[in-house]
Amino acid sequence: MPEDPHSSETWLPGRVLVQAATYNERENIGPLIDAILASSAEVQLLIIDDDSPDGTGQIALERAKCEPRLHVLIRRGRRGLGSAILEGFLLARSRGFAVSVNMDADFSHDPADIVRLLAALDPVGGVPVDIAIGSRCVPGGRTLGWPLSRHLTSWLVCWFTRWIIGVPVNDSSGGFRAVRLSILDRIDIGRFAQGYAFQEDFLWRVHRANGRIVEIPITFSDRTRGSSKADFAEICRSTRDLLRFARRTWLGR
Ligand SMILES: Nc1nc2c(ncn2[C@@H]2O[C@H](COP(=O)(O)OP(=O)(O)O)[C@@H](O)[C@H]2O)c(=O)[nH]1
Ligand SMILES: [Mg+2]
Repeated sequence: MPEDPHSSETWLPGRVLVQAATYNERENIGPLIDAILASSAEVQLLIIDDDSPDGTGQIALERAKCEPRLHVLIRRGRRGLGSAILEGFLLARSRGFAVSVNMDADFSHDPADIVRLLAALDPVGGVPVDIAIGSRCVPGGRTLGWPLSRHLTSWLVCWFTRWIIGVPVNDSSGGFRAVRLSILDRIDIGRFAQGYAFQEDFLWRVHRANGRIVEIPITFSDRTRGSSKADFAEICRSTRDLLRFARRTWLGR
């Protein structure tokens, strides 16, 4: 099989790799790259694109030619937000990064919050944290611009994850997280949910491994450019995955 298109094999040494999975984010990708790289000189950025028909991956590849802190992988023949995030984690670890920050590519997550999430991983005088979640559901956190239907779906998913699957987190479905990659050595990384339910799946595994998880308030703003990929098919797939996690939690399989 031909290799996936990607940017240069030469990577600068670094500690923090921000990663954003993209699918048809043409209107967002340029400003997103600028904003993330400007958020901190410490971070590098990996764009994992699933061969977007609108050319998002190609735009990012062009930018990477003259930006050494930007890396791009265009995956061919596979799709899914969860599988993209997992591939990003493994790539980050293989390149020697200690921390990955995951975020959406539609500006729902504010790149300016990256430094707050990173600081939360290493609280001064406190115990190091494995995952710092950018949370909409703790005091100070909020969601702007969503219709009632999305508030309700999100509330239901978070309720289910907390009380049926048993993950003690308020915002389990958000995708803005700083993750200490050493946690990957303590969890089973096989057979993850491939789609959006990866977010709950990952927290479930980290919680079971006694990983430390904290929530930091963020403001989530609904996208103003491009469209959501959380379509009916994705909602059905995530619902099926969540029901499987409930079975795994209660029946052990
Ligand atoms: N690589 C990749 N990224 C995806 C896929 N589906 C969604 N995304 C990205 O995941 C992020 C969240 O998706 P979005 O459509 O904003 O979902 P919503 O915020 O729940 O409406 C965005 O950056 C999308 O471009 C996928 O199949 N592959
Ligand atoms: Mg979005």
